[in-house]
Amino acid sequence: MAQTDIRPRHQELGLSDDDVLGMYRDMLLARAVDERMWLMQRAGKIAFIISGQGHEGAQVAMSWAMRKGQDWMAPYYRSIASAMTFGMDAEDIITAHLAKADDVSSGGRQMPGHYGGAPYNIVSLSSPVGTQVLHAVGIAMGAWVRGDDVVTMTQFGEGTSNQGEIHEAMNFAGVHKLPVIFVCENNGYAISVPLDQQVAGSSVAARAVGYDMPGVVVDGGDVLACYAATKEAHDRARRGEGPTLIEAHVVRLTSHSSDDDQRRYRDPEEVAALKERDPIPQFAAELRAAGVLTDERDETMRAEIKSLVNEASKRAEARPEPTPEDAHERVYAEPIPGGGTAVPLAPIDGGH
Ligand SMILES: Cc1ncc(C[n+]2csc(CCOP(=O)(O)OP(=O)(O)O)c2C)c(N)n1
Ligand SMILES: [Mg+2]
Repeated sequence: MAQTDIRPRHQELGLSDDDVLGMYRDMLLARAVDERMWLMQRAGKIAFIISGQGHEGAQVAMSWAMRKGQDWMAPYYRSIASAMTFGMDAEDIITAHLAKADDVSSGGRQMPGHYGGAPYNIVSLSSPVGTQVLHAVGIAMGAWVRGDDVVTMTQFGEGTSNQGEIHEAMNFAGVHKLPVIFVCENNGYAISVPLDQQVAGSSVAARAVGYDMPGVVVDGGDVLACYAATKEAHDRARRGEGPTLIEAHVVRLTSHSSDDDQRRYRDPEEVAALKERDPIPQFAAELRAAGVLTDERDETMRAEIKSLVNEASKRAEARPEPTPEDAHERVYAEPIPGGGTAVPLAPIDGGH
Protein backbone atom coordinates (compact mmCIF):
# COMPACT_ATOMS: atom_id res chain seq x y z
CA MET A 1 0.00 0.00 0.00
CA ALA A 2 1.30 3.47 -0.87
CA GLN A 3 2.68 5.32 2.09
CA THR A 4 0.58 8.28 3.12
CA ASP A 5 2.18 11.58 4.12
CA ILE A 6 -0.94 12.92 5.85
CA ARG A 7 0.14 13.94 9.32
CA PRO A 8 -2.24 14.09 12.29
CA ARG A 9 -3.87 17.49 12.74
CA HIS A 10 -1.98 18.33 15.90
CA GLN A 11 1.36 17.90 14.16
CA GLU A 12 0.20 20.21 11.36
CA LEU A 13 -0.39 22.80 14.08
CA GLY A 14 3.09 22.35 15.54
CA LEU A 15 1.85 20.44 18.61
CA SER A 16 3.73 17.37 19.82
CA ASP A 17 2.12 14.18 21.11
CA ASP A 18 3.07 15.30 24.61
CA ASP A 19 1.33 18.64 24.03
CA VAL A 20 -1.98 17.06 23.06
CA LEU A 21 -1.80 14.51 25.85
CA GLY A 22 -1.09 17.40 28.23
CA MET A 23 -4.13 19.25 26.91
CA TYR A 24 -6.28 16.16 27.34
CA ARG A 25 -4.98 15.70 30.88
CA ASP A 26 -5.76 19.34 31.76
CA MET A 27 -9.31 18.82 30.50
CA LEU A 28 -9.74 15.66 32.57
CA LEU A 29 -8.28 17.34 35.63
CA ALA A 30 -10.49 20.42 35.37
CA ARG A 31 -13.54 18.13 34.98
CA ALA A 32 -12.53 16.01 37.97
CA VAL A 33 -12.01 19.07 40.19
CA ASP A 34 -15.31 20.53 39.03
CA GLU A 35 -17.19 17.29 39.76
CA ARG A 36 -15.53 17.00 43.17
CA MET A 37 -16.63 20.51 44.07
CA TRP A 38 -20.27 19.71 43.21
CA LEU A 39 -20.05 16.84 45.67
CA MET A 40 -18.52 19.12 48.29
CA GLN A 41 -21.26 21.69 47.64
CA ARG A 42 -23.99 19.07 48.04
CA ALA A 43 -22.26 17.89 51.24
CA GLY A 44 -22.49 21.43 52.63
CA LYS A 45 -18.75 22.13 52.54
CA ILE A 46 -18.81 24.65 49.68
CA ALA A 47 -21.46 27.38 49.61
CA PHE A 48 -21.88 27.67 45.86
CA ILE A 49 -20.48 26.27 42.63
CA ILE A 50 -20.65 27.57 39.10
CA SER A 51 -19.37 24.98 36.74
CA GLY A 52 -17.12 24.90 33.68
CA GLN A 53 -18.25 21.45 32.57
CA GLY A 54 -18.56 21.36 28.79
CA HIS A 55 -16.31 24.41 28.35
CA GLU A 56 -13.02 22.58 29.04
CA GLY A 57 -12.06 21.88 25.42
CA ALA A 58 -12.22 25.52 24.37
CA GLN A 59 -10.64 26.77 27.56
CA VAL A 60 -7.67 24.41 27.68
CA ALA A 61 -6.97 24.77 23.96
CA MET A 62 -7.14 28.54 24.01
CA SER A 63 -5.03 28.90 27.13
CA TRP A 64 -2.52 26.45 25.67
CA ALA A 65 -1.83 28.98 22.90
CA MET A 66 -0.89 31.57 25.53
CA ARG A 67 2.54 31.79 27.18
CA LYS A 68 2.41 30.81 30.86
CA GLY A 69 4.07 33.36 33.12
CA GLN A 70 4.24 35.96 30.34
CA ASP A 71 0.75 36.51 28.95
CA TRP A 72 -2.22 37.58 31.05
CA MET A 73 -5.75 36.42 31.50
CA ALA A 74 -8.92 38.14 32.72
CA PRO A 75 -11.25 35.18 33.31
CA TYR A 76 -14.91 34.75 34.17
CA TYR A 77 -16.62 32.39 36.60
CA ARG A 78 -16.58 29.39 34.24
CA SER A 79 -12.84 29.69 33.57
CA ILE A 80 -11.75 26.83 35.82
CA ALA A 81 -10.00 24.89 33.01
CA SER A 82 -8.32 28.04 31.70
CA ALA A 83 -7.16 29.02 35.18
CA MET A 84 -5.70 25.54 35.65
CA THR A 85 -3.98 25.59 32.26
CA PHE A 86 -2.48 28.95 33.26
CA GLY A 87 -0.98 27.33 36.36
CA MET A 88 -3.49 27.15 39.20
CA ASP A 89 -3.56 23.64 40.63
CA ALA A 90 -6.39 21.52 41.99
CA GLU A 91 -5.65 22.57 45.56
CA ASP A 92 -5.67 26.29 44.66
CA ILE A 93 -9.09 25.93 43.08
CA ILE A 94 -10.64 23.90 45.89
CA THR A 95 -9.09 26.12 48.57
CA ALA A 96 -10.67 29.17 46.93
CA HIS A 97 -14.08 27.49 46.94
CA LEU A 98 -13.71 26.61 50.61
CA ALA A 99 -12.84 30.29 51.33
CA LYS A 100 -9.78 29.33 53.38
CA ALA A 101 -7.49 31.95 54.90
CA ASP A 102 -4.56 31.24 52.58
CA ASP A 103 -6.55 30.92 49.36
CA VAL A 104 -4.35 32.33 46.57
CA SER A 105 -7.30 33.86 44.69
CA SER A 106 -8.48 36.24 47.42
CA GLY A 107 -7.73 34.94 50.91
CA GLY A 108 -11.31 33.66 51.04
CA ARG A 109 -12.85 37.05 50.27
CA GLN A 110 -14.23 36.37 46.80
CA MET A 111 -17.23 34.24 45.87
CA PRO A 112 -16.47 30.72 44.66
CA GLY A 113 -15.54 30.70 40.98
CA HIS A 114 -13.70 34.01 41.18
CA TYR A 115 -10.29 32.81 40.08
CA GLY A 116 -7.19 34.92 40.25
CA GLY A 117 -3.64 35.14 41.42
CA ALA A 118 -0.68 37.38 40.72
CA PRO A 119 1.70 34.39 40.50
CA TYR A 120 -0.29 33.11 37.53
CA ASN A 121 -0.95 36.42 35.71
CA ILE A 122 -4.67 35.91 36.28
CA VAL A 123 -6.61 39.02 37.27
CA SER A 124 -9.06 38.61 40.12
CA LEU A 125 -12.49 38.74 38.54
CA SER A 126 -15.43 40.92 39.43
CA SER A 127 -18.97 39.60 39.83
CA PRO A 128 -20.73 42.08 37.55
CA VAL A 129 -20.51 40.21 34.26
CA GLY A 130 -18.36 41.83 31.57
CA THR A 131 -16.19 44.04 33.75
CA GLN A 132 -13.24 41.68 33.24
CA VAL A 133 -13.23 42.56 29.55
CA LEU A 134 -12.38 46.17 30.37
CA HIS A 135 -9.65 44.97 32.73
CA ALA A 136 -8.15 42.90 29.92
CA VAL A 137 -8.09 45.90 27.61
CA GLY A 138 -6.45 47.97 30.36
CA ILE A 139 -3.75 45.35 30.80
CA ALA A 140 -3.20 45.21 27.03
CA MET A 141 -2.96 49.00 26.94
CA GLY A 142 -0.44 48.98 29.79
CA ALA A 143 1.68 46.36 28.03
CA TRP A 144 1.59 48.35 24.81
CA VAL A 145 2.63 51.58 26.61
CA ARG A 146 5.54 49.80 28.29
CA GLY A 147 6.50 47.97 25.11
CA ASP A 148 6.14 44.58 26.85
CA ASP A 149 5.66 41.45 24.79
CA VAL A 150 2.38 40.48 26.48
CA VAL A 151 -0.89 39.28 25.02
CA THR A 152 -4.03 39.32 27.16
CA MET A 153 -6.94 36.95 26.82
CA THR A 154 -10.36 37.49 28.34
CA GLN A 155 -13.41 35.22 28.43
CA PHE A 156 -17.10 35.91 28.81
CA GLY A 157 -20.48 34.41 27.94
CA GLU A 158 -22.74 35.31 25.03
CA GLY A 159 -25.31 36.86 27.38
CA THR A 160 -22.58 39.07 28.76
CA SER A 161 -21.64 40.13 25.23
CA ASN A 162 -24.65 42.46 25.41
CA GLN A 163 -23.30 44.49 28.31
CA GLY A 164 -22.24 48.06 27.54
CA GLU A 165 -18.70 47.40 28.79
CA ILE A 166 -18.12 44.93 25.98
CA HIS A 167 -18.78 47.61 23.36
CA GLU A 168 -16.50 50.08 25.12
CA ALA A 169 -13.74 47.53 25.51
CA MET A 170 -13.84 46.18 21.97
CA ASN A 171 -14.09 49.59 20.39
CA PHE A 172 -11.14 50.90 22.39
CA ALA A 173 -9.06 47.80 21.59
CA GLY A 174 -9.99 48.09 17.90
CA VAL A 175 -9.08 51.79 17.70
CA HIS A 176 -5.72 51.29 19.41
CA LYS A 177 -4.96 47.86 17.90
CA LEU A 178 -4.30 46.41 21.33
CA PRO A 179 -2.85 42.91 21.85
CA VAL A 180 -5.95 41.30 23.31
CA ILE A 181 -7.98 38.20 22.48
CA PHE A 182 -11.69 38.37 23.29
CA VAL A 183 -13.17 34.91 23.81
CA CYS A 184 -16.93 34.53 23.92
CA GLU A 185 -17.91 31.09 25.20
CA ASN A 186 -21.35 30.75 23.71
CA ASN A 187 -23.22 28.02 25.58
CA GLY A 188 -26.64 29.09 24.33
CA TYR A 189 -28.01 30.25 27.69
CA ALA A 190 -27.70 33.17 30.05
CA ILE A 191 -28.93 31.38 33.17
CA SER A 192 -32.39 30.34 31.81
CA VAL A 193 -32.61 32.74 28.87
CA PRO A 194 -31.90 31.10 25.49
CA LEU A 195 -29.67 32.63 22.82
CA ASP A 196 -32.44 33.93 20.55
CA GLN A 197 -33.82 35.97 23.44
CA GLN A 198 -30.50 37.57 24.33
CA VAL A 199 -28.37 38.07 21.19
CA ALA A 200 -29.95 39.87 18.20
CA GLY A 201 -29.04 37.90 15.10
CA SER A 202 -27.62 35.15 17.37
CA SER A 203 -23.99 35.79 16.33
CA VAL A 204 -21.51 37.44 18.62
CA ALA A 205 -18.59 37.04 16.19
CA ALA A 206 -20.49 39.04 13.53
CA ARG A 207 -20.15 42.11 15.71
CA ALA A 208 -16.38 42.12 15.28
CA VAL A 209 -16.62 43.92 11.95
CA GLY A 210 -17.91 46.97 13.81
CA TYR A 211 -14.76 47.01 15.90
CA ASP A 212 -12.37 46.53 13.00
CA MET A 213 -11.17 43.12 14.13
CA PRO A 214 -11.60 39.56 12.84
CA GLY A 215 -14.58 37.65 14.24
CA VAL A 216 -13.90 33.93 14.26
CA VAL A 217 -16.42 31.17 15.03
CA VAL A 218 -15.13 27.84 16.33
CA ASP A 219 -16.71 24.63 17.55
CA GLY A 220 -15.81 24.50 21.23
CA GLY A 221 -15.90 20.70 21.03
CA ASP A 222 -13.09 20.77 18.49
CA VAL A 223 -10.06 21.30 20.70
CA LEU A 224 -7.54 21.67 17.90
CA ALA A 225 -9.71 24.17 16.01
CA CYS A 226 -9.89 26.26 19.21
CA TYR A 227 -6.12 26.07 19.57
CA ALA A 228 -5.53 27.04 15.93
CA ALA A 229 -7.87 30.06 16.13
CA THR A 230 -6.20 31.30 19.32
CA LYS A 231 -2.68 30.75 18.02
CA GLU A 232 -3.53 32.83 14.98
CA ALA A 233 -5.06 35.57 17.16
CA HIS A 234 -1.98 35.48 19.41
CA ASP A 235 0.41 35.79 16.45
CA ARG A 236 -1.66 38.65 15.08
CA ALA A 237 -1.61 40.46 18.45
CA ARG A 238 2.16 40.07 18.70
CA ARG A 239 2.64 41.45 15.19
CA GLY A 240 0.88 44.62 16.36
CA GLU A 241 -2.16 43.99 14.17
CA GLY A 242 -4.59 44.25 17.06
CA PRO A 243 -7.37 42.27 18.72
CA THR A 244 -9.44 39.28 17.63
CA LEU A 245 -12.88 38.15 18.76
CA ILE A 246 -13.32 34.39 18.94
CA GLU A 247 -16.77 32.92 19.52
CA ALA A 248 -16.57 29.30 20.67
CA HIS A 249 -19.78 27.28 20.58
CA VAL A 250 -19.72 25.21 23.74
CA VAL A 251 -22.19 23.26 25.86
CA ARG A 252 -23.14 23.97 29.43
CA LEU A 253 -23.44 20.43 30.78
CA THR A 254 -24.72 21.44 34.20
CA SER A 255 -27.31 23.86 35.47
CA HIS A 256 -26.15 27.48 35.50
CA SER A 257 -24.98 27.07 39.09
CA SER A 258 -25.69 25.05 42.21
CA ASP A 259 -28.58 27.46 42.87
CA ASP A 260 -30.27 26.63 39.55
CA ASP A 261 -32.17 23.64 38.12
CA GLN A 262 -32.09 23.56 34.32
CA ARG A 263 -34.82 20.91 34.17
CA ARG A 264 -37.25 23.78 34.76
CA TYR A 265 -36.44 25.43 31.42
CA ARG A 266 -34.68 22.85 29.18
CA ASP A 267 -36.32 19.79 27.63
CA PRO A 268 -34.97 16.44 28.83
CA GLU A 269 -34.05 15.53 25.21
CA GLU A 270 -32.03 18.74 24.87
CA VAL A 271 -30.14 18.00 28.08
CA ALA A 272 -29.50 14.38 27.05
CA ALA A 273 -28.19 15.48 23.63
CA LEU A 274 -25.59 17.74 25.26
CA LYS A 275 -23.46 14.72 26.14
CA GLU A 276 -22.73 14.14 22.45
CA ARG A 277 -21.07 17.53 22.34
CA ASP A 278 -18.99 16.95 25.49
CA PRO A 279 -15.44 17.95 24.42
CA ILE A 280 -13.70 15.24 26.49
CA PRO A 281 -14.88 12.11 24.63
CA GLN A 282 -14.55 13.99 21.33
CA PHE A 283 -10.90 14.82 21.96
CA ALA A 284 -10.20 11.33 23.31
CA ALA A 285 -11.59 9.85 20.07
CA GLU A 286 -9.43 12.15 17.97
CA LEU A 287 -6.29 11.27 19.96
CA ARG A 288 -7.07 7.56 19.69
CA ALA A 289 -7.53 7.85 15.93
CA ALA A 290 -4.20 9.69 15.70
CA GLY A 291 -2.53 6.83 17.61
CA VAL A 292 -1.57 9.09 20.53
CA LEU A 293 -3.96 7.84 23.20
CA THR A 294 -4.41 4.21 24.14
CA ASP A 295 -7.02 2.75 26.51
CA GLU A 296 -4.26 1.91 28.95
CA ARG A 297 -2.85 5.45 28.92
CA ASP A 298 -6.34 6.89 29.37
CA GLU A 299 -7.04 4.66 32.36
CA THR A 300 -3.70 5.47 33.98
CA MET A 301 -4.24 9.19 33.52
CA ARG A 302 -7.73 9.02 35.00
CA ALA A 303 -6.52 7.00 38.00
CA GLU A 304 -3.69 9.48 38.65
CA ILE A 305 -6.11 12.39 38.46
CA LYS A 306 -8.54 10.70 40.85
CA SER A 307 -5.91 10.29 43.53
CA LEU A 308 -4.50 13.78 42.86
CA VAL A 309 -7.96 15.31 43.42
CA ASN A 310 -8.52 13.19 46.55
CA GLU A 311 -5.24 14.43 48.01
CA ALA A 312 -5.81 18.04 46.93
CA SER A 313 -9.27 18.18 48.49
CA LYS A 314 -8.01 16.64 51.74
CA ARG A 315 -5.20 19.19 51.96
CA ALA A 316 -7.52 22.07 51.04
CA GLU A 317 -10.03 21.07 53.73
CA ALA A 318 -7.27 20.94 56.35
CA ARG A 319 -6.16 24.52 55.66
CA PRO A 320 -6.94 27.21 58.25
CA GLU A 321 -10.17 29.20 58.23
CA PRO A 322 -9.95 33.01 58.09
CA THR A 323 -10.42 34.79 61.42
CA PRO A 324 -12.76 37.75 62.02
CA GLU A 325 -9.65 39.90 62.54
CA ASP A 326 -8.51 39.06 59.00
CA ALA A 327 -11.58 40.66 57.50
CA HIS A 328 -10.03 44.11 57.02
CA GLU A 329 -6.73 42.88 55.67
CA ARG A 330 -6.10 43.71 52.02
CA VAL A 331 -9.18 45.93 52.10
CA TYR A 332 -7.83 49.11 53.73
CA ALA A 333 -4.33 50.53 53.35
CA GLU A 334 -3.86 50.77 57.13
CA PRO A 335 -5.24 48.58 59.91
CA ILE A 336 -8.42 50.12 61.28
CA PRO A 337 -7.94 51.67 64.75
CA GLY A 338 -9.65 49.58 67.42
CA GLY A 339 -9.54 46.47 65.28
CA GLY A 340 -12.54 46.75 63.07
CA THR A 341 -14.84 49.77 63.31
CA ALA A 342 -14.88 51.48 59.95
CA VAL A 343 -14.07 55.21 60.15
CA PRO A 344 -16.92 57.21 58.56
CA LEU A 345 -15.99 59.46 55.64
CA ALA A 346 -15.87 63.18 56.42
CA PRO A 347 -18.96 65.03 55.09
CA ILE A 348 -18.40 66.85 51.82
CA ASP A 349 -18.83 70.63 52.12
CA GLY A 350 -21.43 72.16 49.88
CA GLY A 351 -22.55 68.77 48.61
CA HIS A 352 -25.29 68.63 45.98
C1 LIG B 1 -24.01 43.08 35.53
C2 LIG B 1 -24.61 41.76 35.95
N1 LIG B 1 -25.88 41.47 35.65
C3 LIG B 1 -26.41 40.28 35.99
C4 LIG B 1 -25.65 39.36 36.69
C5 LIG B 1 -26.25 38.02 37.08
N2 LIG B 1 -25.72 36.98 36.18
C6 LIG B 1 -24.70 36.20 36.59
S1 LIG B 1 -24.27 35.10 35.41
C7 LIG B 1 -25.46 35.66 34.36
C8 LIG B 1 -25.65 35.02 33.01
C9 LIG B 1 -24.57 35.31 32.06
O1 LIG B 1 -24.76 34.51 30.90
P1 LIG B 1 -23.62 34.32 29.86
O2 LIG B 1 -22.90 35.58 29.66
O3 LIG B 1 -24.20 33.69 28.65
O4 LIG B 1 -22.60 33.34 30.59
P2 LIG B 1 -22.81 31.83 31.04
O5 LIG B 1 -23.23 31.88 32.47
O6 LIG B 1 -23.83 31.21 30.15
O7 LIG B 1 -21.47 31.18 30.87
C10 LIG B 1 -26.18 36.70 34.94
C11 LIG B 1 -27.31 37.40 34.27
C12 LIG B 1 -24.32 39.72 37.02
N3 LIG B 1 -23.51 38.89 37.69
N4 LIG B 1 -23.82 40.91 36.63
MG1 LIG C 1 -24.18 31.66 28.14
